[in-house]
Amino acid sequence: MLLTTTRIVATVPRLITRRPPSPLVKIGSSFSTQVDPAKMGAAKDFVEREIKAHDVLVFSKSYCPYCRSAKNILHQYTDAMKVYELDEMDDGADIQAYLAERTGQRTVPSIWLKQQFIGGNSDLQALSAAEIKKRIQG
Ligand SMILES: N[C@@H](CCC(=O)N[C@@H](CS)C(=O)NCC(=O)O)C(=O)O
Repeated sequence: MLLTTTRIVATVPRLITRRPPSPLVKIGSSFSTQVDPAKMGAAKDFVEREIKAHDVLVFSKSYCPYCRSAKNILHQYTDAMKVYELDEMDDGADIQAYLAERTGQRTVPSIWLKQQFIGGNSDLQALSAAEIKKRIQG
């Protein structure tokens, strides 16, 4: 008689070893950015001056469809709109960082009518024509 032996091969689970956290991993936000206080100060001065100087002010990016839409709307109400395309400015990132600190909104467009922060494109879209006129003309 032919005897066959069956081998039972036990699979030994591998020990899962945990790597210690890399010292480079930041605890908290992985998007935290270093802000140069001098650059932030210059951006603040610039933004505050521009807010005072222009009744219709948009911080924009040239390729941004939301910005294009907002600019198109505002063009219907004024010829005196001031636009800064942050992606075309050396200090655009600093300005955007200051705007985020000032308003809590990290995106563009950042729309200002008569020194009042309106918000982004969706906030502008939510306003009626009468409301936009009132906010621009005061
Ligand atoms: N809901 C916002 C959307 C604006 C938005 O997403 N803008 C993009 C550019 S198209 C942005 O600012 N992204 C971050 C960045 O460019 O730093 C609005 O209506 O304004």
